[in-house]
Amino acid sequence: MDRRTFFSGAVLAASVSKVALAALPEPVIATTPATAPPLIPTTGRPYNPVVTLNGWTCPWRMNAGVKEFHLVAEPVVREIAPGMQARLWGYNGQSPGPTIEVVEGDRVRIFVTNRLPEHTTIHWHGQRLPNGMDGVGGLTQPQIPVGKTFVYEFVARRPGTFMYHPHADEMVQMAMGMMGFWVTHPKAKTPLVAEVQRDFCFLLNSYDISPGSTTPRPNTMLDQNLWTWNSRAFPGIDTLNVRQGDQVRIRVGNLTMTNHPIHLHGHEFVVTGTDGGPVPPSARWPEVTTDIAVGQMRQIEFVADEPGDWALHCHKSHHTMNPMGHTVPNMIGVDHRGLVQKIQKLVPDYMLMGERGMADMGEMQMPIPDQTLPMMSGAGPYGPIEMGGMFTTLKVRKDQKPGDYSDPGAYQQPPGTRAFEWTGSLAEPARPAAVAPTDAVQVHKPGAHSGH
Ligand SMILES: [Cu+2]
Repeated sequence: MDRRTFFSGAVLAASVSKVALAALPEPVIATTPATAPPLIPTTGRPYNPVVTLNGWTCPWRMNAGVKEFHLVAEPVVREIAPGMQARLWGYNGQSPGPTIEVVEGDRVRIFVTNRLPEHTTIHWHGQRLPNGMDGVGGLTQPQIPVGKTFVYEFVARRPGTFMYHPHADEMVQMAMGMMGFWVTHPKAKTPLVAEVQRDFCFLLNSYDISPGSTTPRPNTMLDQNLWTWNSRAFPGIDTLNVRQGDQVRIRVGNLTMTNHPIHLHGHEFVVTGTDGGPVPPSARWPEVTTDIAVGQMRQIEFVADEPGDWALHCHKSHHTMNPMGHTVPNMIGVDHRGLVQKIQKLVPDYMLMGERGMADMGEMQMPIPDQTLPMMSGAGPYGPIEMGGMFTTLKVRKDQKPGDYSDPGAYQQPPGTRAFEWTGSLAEPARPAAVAPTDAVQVHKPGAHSGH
């Protein structure tokens, strides 16, 4: 976290108390996509705050023992990654909206103002609450009309990892980015909830935004072209920076329309909680990939004891890509020799790609239209990272200071610990002559007789 970001966090915290006597707390707006430092509670019961990846925690005010928040549903502009701004809908200037952090047993009052062009509601996913506070438009309450403010009030009855989102014109409003994280911290020490040094959270979301445009298409069901964490795509997702030996918790919720197997390199973790609450210790098992289904939340924990830069990503390889055409013909293994010169007579800029795979795309940085992202991107100390979408890095460092979330830069690997090129002689395997690979690429035309 640089100083500027830190101070913007401090300003956020201060701007609520200023209007403490108003009937309704002034909404706090944030527009930077940077990860805000943890919001240390200065009122209410103490707790160890979370860090929202490329996001922030909503400041509150205490009013006669009640924790009051003000969410404003409104159109926002969100930078998906440098070079691409999207016109989304969200809360308080951002998509996702700010994280709400409370303590088990807190009475919470949330003012929700609707500045969207259509009605909305908020559903508090996973909470125990009175039926009339559940936020299902038409079923448990009338929708919040445009321009109106509704009040939700309930006690945060159990600790855990939750989220919020509209239950009104859901398909459109979630496809447009309306969602936020909710964390209820335990009120006392409990064996069900470990004390950790780093506690991160983010939501899985996805968008279909045609290259050159800015507004998501809500009618796309599965073929979204932007797979994002907190409405950010690699290389726009911040790294998770921790100190070696830290107990780390990562909380993830899925509001896309498909599952995401989230995979961590270099460490095993255990799933310590779901949106149903903490998992009893006897029911936890080690994993390195946990599948998060649609509408689910997972809370994973591990000791970050291996120094390095460790990939953290969705294991669906199409979800670690930025916009790509799914209808382009497959060129792998197709022999283009002689064809390129002929095509270049007609199309001088024609480039041959894809014949040997697509790794060239990571290096080449072809010109792309404004308002989209390269399919694979990111520069590492050893070359192009060739990723996009749901990908970032867990950075474990011996000298990362407690409470310091700043990016320590690339990991310096100790000499002699990196994969290296073998320069000695190669032992050739004995292969049957009939299946020996040939250098020439064979083109088989449909319907043509191969002749053997
Ligand atoms: Cu995925």
